[in-house]
Amino acid sequence: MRILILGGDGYLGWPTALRFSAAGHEVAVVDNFNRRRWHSEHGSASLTPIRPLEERIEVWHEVSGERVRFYQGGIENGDFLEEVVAETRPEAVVHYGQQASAPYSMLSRERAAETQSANIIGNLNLLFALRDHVPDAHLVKLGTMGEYGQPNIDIEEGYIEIEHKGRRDVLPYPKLPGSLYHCSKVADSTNIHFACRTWGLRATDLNQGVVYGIETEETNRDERLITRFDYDELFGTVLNRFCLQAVVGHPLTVYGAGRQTRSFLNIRDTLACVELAVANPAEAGEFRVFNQFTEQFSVLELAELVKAAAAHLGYEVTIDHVDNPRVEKEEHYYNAVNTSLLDLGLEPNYLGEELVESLLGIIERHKGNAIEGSIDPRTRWNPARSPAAQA
Ligand code: USQ
Repeated sequence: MRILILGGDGYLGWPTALRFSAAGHEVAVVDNFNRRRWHSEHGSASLTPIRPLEERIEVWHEVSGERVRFYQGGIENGDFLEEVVAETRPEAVVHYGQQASAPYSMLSRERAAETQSANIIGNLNLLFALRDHVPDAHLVKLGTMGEYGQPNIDIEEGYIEIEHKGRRDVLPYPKLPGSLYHCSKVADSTNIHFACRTWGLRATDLNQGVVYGIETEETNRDERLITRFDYDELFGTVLNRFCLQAVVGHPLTVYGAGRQTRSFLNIRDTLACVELAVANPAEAGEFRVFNQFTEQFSVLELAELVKAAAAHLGYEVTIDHVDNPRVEKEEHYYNAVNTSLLDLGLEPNYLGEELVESLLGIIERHKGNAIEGSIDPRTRWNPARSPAAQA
């Protein structure tokens, strides 16, 4: 298939490109290197020494004999994206090309506006490019479990049957996004759903949980193919952060009581899920939603798991309950459905001490690159509220 990957220089976009290329698909990637730029603006960087994209593409060619095409540009530029889509005529588009950090979106008015315009306008440009050039292409959009928030009822996959005053309907599941980044994803879902109903596009929204891990089958083929690994307060996700903290001797930064529960998955399972979605496209006019995660954990459970795994490797780890910089529920019901991808054949890589130990081992090799000053949380969801009042 001809597959276009937006955000092909990213943590997930790069390994995804290699996975499809290794499977013999014709892969093109788009990126504007914003993630690299945001890091240099904030004095942080990937722990793993990622090579420039052009170099990684050359290495991949050396290793596999396959060619990945690269288009440099931002998808907020509708003319640029339209040209890329018209030229590549993708049968599937995997869309990771967004500002994906919740804390970054809460830094300031400017960063919130940047997040929402990059994400919402970029996605809108994509919908028009698909409508006008490849209306039969399958859009696989990386959404987020964070669109749903933490409601006091079970979370369904995208839709819920509601009975109201004696009438019934199946409607989009209610949304309670937890940051202005998550709000942008809700807007994207609404726009994609509209485009499917109105223009007959076909789309799958992969509402993904929090991803952890570094290695994938393809990036392991040469050390120069390694993907980025973020651990800083803005771009690092919680389990990756805890693992890095354990290795560099920083207390694990559990926000608040740590009983907030989220859904999680291994980076290898992200690739498997995207592959499954591409191989089993949505129908024309269908806006399909899959919840993409394999397990649920509270933040404190993760900290305890990392502490135990690290102890086997000789690290002494302490767990800190820092004032929660976010406005979020720390005690709540959480039960989300995730059967669609399992039904399509997903075989999860479950989290356990062994897996954490192997992650700690990879981090150990690169720990000399860690920038300790970028670890502690500084971005508050509501600067006007004192930490005590927030709790
Ligand atoms: N947390 C800590 N300590 C830390 C970092 C985070 O306790 O040092 C807590 C947070 O308060 C939160 C939870 O861990 O309750 C998850 O935080 P996170 O930073 O790992 O993940 P989040 O901000 O939710 O965003 C990440 C990705 C985003 C994706 C989302 C999936 O950055 O792109 O959409 O995970 S989900 O969480 O399901 O919305």
